[in-house]
Amino acid sequence: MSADKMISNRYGAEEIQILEGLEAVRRRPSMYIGSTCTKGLHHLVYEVVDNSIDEAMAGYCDLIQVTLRADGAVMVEDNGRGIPVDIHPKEKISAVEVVLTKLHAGGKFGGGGYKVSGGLHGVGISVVNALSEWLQVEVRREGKTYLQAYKRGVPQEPLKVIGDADRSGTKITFKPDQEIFETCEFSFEVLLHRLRELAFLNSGIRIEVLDEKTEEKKSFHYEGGIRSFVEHLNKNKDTIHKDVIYINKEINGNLVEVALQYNTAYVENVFSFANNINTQEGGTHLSGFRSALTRTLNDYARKNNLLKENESSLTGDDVREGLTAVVSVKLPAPQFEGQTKTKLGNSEMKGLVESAVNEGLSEFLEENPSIGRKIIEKSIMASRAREAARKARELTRRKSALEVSSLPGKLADCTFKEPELSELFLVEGDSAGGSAKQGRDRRFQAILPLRGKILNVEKARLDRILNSEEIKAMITALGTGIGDDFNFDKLRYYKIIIMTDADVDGAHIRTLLLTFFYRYMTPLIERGHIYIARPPLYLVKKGKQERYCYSDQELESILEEVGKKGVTVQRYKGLGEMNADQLGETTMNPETRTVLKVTMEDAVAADEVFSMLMGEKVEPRKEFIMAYGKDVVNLDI
Ligand code: 0RA
Repeated sequence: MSADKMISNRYGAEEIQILEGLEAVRRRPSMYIGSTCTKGLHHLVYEVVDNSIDEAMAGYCDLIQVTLRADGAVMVEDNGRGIPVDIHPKEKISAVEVVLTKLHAGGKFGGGGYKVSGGLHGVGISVVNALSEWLQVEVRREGKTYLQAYKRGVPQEPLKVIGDADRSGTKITFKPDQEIFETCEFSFEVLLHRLRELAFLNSGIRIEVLDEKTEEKKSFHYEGGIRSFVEHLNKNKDTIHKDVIYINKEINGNLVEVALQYNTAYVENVFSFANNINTQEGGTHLSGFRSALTRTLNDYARKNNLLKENESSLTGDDVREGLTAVVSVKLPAPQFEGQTKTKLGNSEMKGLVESAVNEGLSEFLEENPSIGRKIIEKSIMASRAREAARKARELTRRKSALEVSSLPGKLADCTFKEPELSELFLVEGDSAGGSAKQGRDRRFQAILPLRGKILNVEKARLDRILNSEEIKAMITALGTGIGDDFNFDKLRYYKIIIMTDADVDGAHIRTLLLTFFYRYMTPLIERGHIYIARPPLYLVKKGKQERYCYSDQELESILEEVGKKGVTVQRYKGLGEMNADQLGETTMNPETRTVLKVTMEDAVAADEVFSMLMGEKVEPRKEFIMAYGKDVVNLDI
């Protein structure tokens, strides 16, 4: 039956409105799910799972099963109360149908609790329904099993009873619409990551995931909750105390949970969540945590004479060096603000987290003085290193003010001064740097050759990093400063393009550079200014014809196209094997090149990859490199 026919037969004004609502979702899907690329596609699954998580947070559900089916559909089943089935008095259709067809309907029933739906994802399952070629909902409730099917959001018939039920729950199966999504291929890895995170954030629930195509299966269940999350984040690091410090308080219906553990590295890894949403832009809960940590550790250090009267207090940066922490709050009416709506705005949350952490942490330190001493000693070391780095920086600043030009000598700058028009190529090695200088368009392309290995910032403290000539040259060329002093407005090039050889060393240098940007110039990655050049891997020649290939697949298909007779294939191992014109044409000229933009989809995942690739422990790195071979650098870091 067509949608039009259904309207005239069965539907009144209210239902026409519903269909118009879903039509709006289909017309502008990105408004509701952010995008129609793979990110938006995965969003559909999270949206459905979030509803089951809400049911779990309300205390009625402890099992969620997610199945990627071989036919491309996804099934999400939970053992909650089941979506209500009674006929809605005003709408004259079942509550199930209201939830699945009305925008933002979910919250209208039930009420109370800490809902994810209504937060960031919170567009409601109706959006998933509208963007699915078909969707089927099965509800078990009060001894009966109910079923309803939809096509592109349009119900095919009213909800009907199909049998009895000896348990309760909801099962939603849907097939994303190929008319809407650029790709309908789910990534098991990506789903696993978020589903594991949800299992950490909601201790006690079990989330089972199955990929029917590969028969891969995972089950996530953490009685330890965010304590296990912190252990997981620290698993490739050497910790300075064995047990994770854990604080858990409920205040007027707000839940505050904090888990933390220090490691021997120098970076800070603090992740914050509000109602299970990763608040990448932070917010009140994170500020509350930070100020409590600084205050409590300073008080403790003074009281126990670990910090003498004449010594200055520890700063926030000092006490967060080597800290891994998860701050998770759950509140009835979360307010999300900021550019990406991932900043918690509820002002009361700052004080709540602050007092919970002040109290919980000082209690812990009193009871565990040896751990307390270790943490303070580490913070004091951090403070001294920071002071040394500050002095070193001041020296370089004063020196550069005296010089005629403060830009590094190795930089071949471009003529244009407008950052929006300018590009900086970071090139591996002096010889490739030379070719790049000749092959560029000097009006808008600047070249900075980097010699040898870049310092591994994951293993070195700021003062050593600032002593590295390569890093210093790069910081000066970019103009922004680093860390807390980073100033985006001073950025001299809007495109920073990493150009390395297509071999293991090149991949290593690229990872080192990305790690540096991720740790010290995060906004450059967040705002999409870092790119990776794609030099060709092969040159295929046949007679006078020449074709460049940028991947093994491309080589294969080109060889098929031209036939193998009389063909020579040249493999480029390094940038140096191309002359300046070739390099310019294939890799630098915006008209003919391809560059890959580095994005930060998920900071938690990025941290995991970087600390594994670059951190202290060697074993996991070996495993990873063996498992992934030359694809070590995932561009969606
Ligand atoms: C509205 C009200 C109630 C539960 C739900 C919706 C619900 C929705 C979904 C979606 C997936 N799984 C779900 N489980 C429950 C409360 C029902 C009651 O009061 O019994």
